[in-house]
Amino acid sequence: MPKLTFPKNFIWGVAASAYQIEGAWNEDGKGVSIWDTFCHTPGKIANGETGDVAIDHYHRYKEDVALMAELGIQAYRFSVSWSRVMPEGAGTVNQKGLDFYDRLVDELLDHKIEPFANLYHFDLPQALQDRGGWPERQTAYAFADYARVVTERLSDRVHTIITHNEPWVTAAAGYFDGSHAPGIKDPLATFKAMHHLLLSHGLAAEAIRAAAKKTVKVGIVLNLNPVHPASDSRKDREAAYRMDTVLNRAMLDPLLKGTTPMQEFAVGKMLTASLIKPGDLEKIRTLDLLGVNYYTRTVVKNDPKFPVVAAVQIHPEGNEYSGMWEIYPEGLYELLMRIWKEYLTGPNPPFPPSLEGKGGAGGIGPDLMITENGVPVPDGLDFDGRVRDERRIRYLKNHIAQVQRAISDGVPVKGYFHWSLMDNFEWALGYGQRFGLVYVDFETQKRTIKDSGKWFADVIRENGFEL
Ligand code: IFM
Repeated sequence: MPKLTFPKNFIWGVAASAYQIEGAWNEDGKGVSIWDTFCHTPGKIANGETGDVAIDHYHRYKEDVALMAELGIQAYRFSVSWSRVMPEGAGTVNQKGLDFYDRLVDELLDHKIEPFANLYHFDLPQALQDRGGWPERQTAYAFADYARVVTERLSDRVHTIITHNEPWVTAAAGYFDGSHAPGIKDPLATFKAMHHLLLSHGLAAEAIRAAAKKTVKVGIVLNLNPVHPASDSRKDREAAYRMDTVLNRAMLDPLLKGTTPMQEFAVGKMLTASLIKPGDLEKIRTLDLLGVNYYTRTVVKNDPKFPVVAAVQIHPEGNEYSGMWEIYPEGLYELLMRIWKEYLTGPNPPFPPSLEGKGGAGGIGPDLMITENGVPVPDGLDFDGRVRDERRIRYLKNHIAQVQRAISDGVPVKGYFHWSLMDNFEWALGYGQRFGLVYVDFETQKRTIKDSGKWFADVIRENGFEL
């Protein structure tokens, strides 16, 4: 059997986010976030579930770090809850909230696990939403101040700070289709939120670099999907172009090219003049690490009745699906090749060096990593207490093989983070979708390493696997 191996310093990690695992929603001075409010609103979440307790990571973080160590995990991307650190989003700092992340970082380092701190993963302090949330420019400045506070406390030990996880989802699910907190459905607000999220990345990057005690890499994590037309017709190909512009280029172009494709849409054109202030795009284009979250591709056909993109997603028959998406491993290779060729090399203006004159990948641009990849599987404990999640193992083999293929073809991917370490709260879907390498009994909070966890541990030990 062919063995796939990875470069010597390749990083194998896992990822998680505050609201999905921590619980302790109102402990030790934490303020209310938009997800607390959303989950406490009847009808928003499957089965009325909430992250109030989640998987109680706030109290069990030592056990969870020990599990990571048992698997040989080398890096952990966690998110900081803004409302735990600044209960009102601005102004007063809650030292007890910061103390939690302090303890977590120390515990990780004691187990030789590199902490990657992510500042924002969907959970805006409610007080800031009450003042308009991400559609308001002021929220970007509040975020930069929060970034400063966290950096001052953690940057003596944390060397990578990620500003946002999936800002596209924050804007689209939060303000366009309303499936995420704060549950707003307003295309204008969505465009505004997208720009202010990106601006907040640039402002926070400045604040982080100014406050950092040691050199810190500043990153952002994007959800990206290759977009394919449902047919070869010109209309479907144009629909795919529009969808790709909204899904992928809306984030990639400003961050990596310093341009915006927003004018290609009537609503974006209308807004751009007042929304994007002189200097904004220059501020946004600053990055030491680009994280790619990959789960699926998007197949679309032309359909004028859909707002903004005039395209609708279809689910091709005969392909493999999980409980949430089509399973399409080749899309990961396609995406990595595209990012490398179209954004990180080629005719773009040189990336502004930010790490004391050194860019990331080969001095060309930011480091590139897979910061999330995984699959929901309806796992359960077998009679002998084992979780035989063969499907996840197959999914991981097929996807990690595509990362290796991209590396072999010259894309310097520096790491792979599995989503997620443990089963957890899957937003509007509640606890119904299990993504973990570790099974969690949500009643007793008992953790059990799944077969996929053992398989992943072998991959890390061998720095590769047999296909
Ligand atoms: O659970 C989410 C995570 O919060 C962001 N990326 C996708 C995951 C699976 O849906």
